[in-house]
Amino acid sequence: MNNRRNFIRTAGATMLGATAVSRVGAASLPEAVIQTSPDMQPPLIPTTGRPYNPVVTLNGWTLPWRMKNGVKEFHLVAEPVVREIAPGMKVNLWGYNGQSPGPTIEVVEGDRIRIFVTNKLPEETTVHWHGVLLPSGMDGVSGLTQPAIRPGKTFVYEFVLQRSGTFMYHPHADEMTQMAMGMMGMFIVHPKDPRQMKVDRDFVFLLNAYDVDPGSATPKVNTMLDFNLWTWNSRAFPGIDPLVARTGDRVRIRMGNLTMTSHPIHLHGPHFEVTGTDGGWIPKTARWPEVTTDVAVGRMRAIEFDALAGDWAFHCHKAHHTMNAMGHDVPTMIGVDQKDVADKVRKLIPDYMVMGERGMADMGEMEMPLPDNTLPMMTGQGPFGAIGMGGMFSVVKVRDDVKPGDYKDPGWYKHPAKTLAYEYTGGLPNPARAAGPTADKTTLIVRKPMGGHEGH
Ligand SMILES: [Cu+2]
Repeated sequence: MNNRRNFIRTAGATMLGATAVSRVGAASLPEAVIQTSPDMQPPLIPTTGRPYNPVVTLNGWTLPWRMKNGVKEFHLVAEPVVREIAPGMKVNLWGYNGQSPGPTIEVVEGDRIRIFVTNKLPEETTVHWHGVLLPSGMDGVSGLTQPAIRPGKTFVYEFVLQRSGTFMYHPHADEMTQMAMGMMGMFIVHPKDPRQMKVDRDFVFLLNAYDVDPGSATPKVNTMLDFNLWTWNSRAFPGIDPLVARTGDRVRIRMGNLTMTSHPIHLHGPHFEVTGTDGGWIPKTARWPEVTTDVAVGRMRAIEFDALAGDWAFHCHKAHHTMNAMGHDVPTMIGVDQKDVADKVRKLIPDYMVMGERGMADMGEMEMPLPDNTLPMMTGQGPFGAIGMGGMFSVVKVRDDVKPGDYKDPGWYKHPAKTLAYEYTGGLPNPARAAGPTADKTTLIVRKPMGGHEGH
């Protein structure tokens, strides 16, 4: 993760593009800060406006603002971007201010904000402030509450934040295309009193998904469910930052789901509570402990837990969502002896290799040549070998010696003596098994229809 100085340098280096936008728009437009690094940027500590405890965006950043006569002004630029999904794969997306997802917008309950939205896309767009209480005419639904923002035009949204919580922003104009292309961002409204809901670390990210054919670079926007890249903030593991904390820290993770399916998000190790939903915070007396929370479509969830030392897997529990670019039309070959057929195929295709005979775990470390610009199905090395997950997966890394405000990867956990699973090296006597049926050549491996299914 970059330090703050790097962050400012990055922002400065790209100011040329921002200046060009200001000239096209009006002289009064606030600067449109651009960020192109996929690394997590440090929390943006507010130097103007009301104080708050900032969030950190997984593989992302927070949009700076300027104060003008007591109004907090932001400038979003909707534009085509290139996002590195993980090392080895770059995808053409649409986003805001250099990235997809766009920058996190952080504001405070009671703030009056003015957001300038400049459209540099080839088609019209709008911005809908998902979950935010505001006047109907600021809600950003093209045709219903406003005319669409045509290419080259800038619109202004202005409203007062009435309730704190975790929200999102995304277009409501040709939204099927624009969300499939990555147009989205998080919108965090902090409580007016910074002591309310205070935590030591506050992470945010969006659940999103793309369908990019291996070897190509632009998502298929008509895909409804069969995506092949399941991502957090348009990044797939091992391209996703770890969530670093110090032992005992109170940690919050806020998630928003803008995919077309739900994601049961599961944390190993510490139990958590859901403390925030779409409409704001849950009172203490109404919370219950969980290890998995289902984040349904269009929803936001905030979870909180007390950090325990270790490397804790954190992932979507839909198994396909912890895989990277790969078709799903692969037959299950577990237990099928492919040797004969492999020998025959190799006469025609010398490099042919059998797949999946012992499960798919071999795919994690295989070195089969991949098409250009795609990711292995599972990838990433841990301290004990290949990690059998990709996609919507990261690691919550908790250490005793992490300093406040330090988010850099501490490396792998060193397990204290006698706390690591180990190999049993004693004898393995054959277990006594009860007699049971065994399959032979005449065994039918199908269940016969038994009737009684009328009316299904
Ligand atoms: Cu999922």
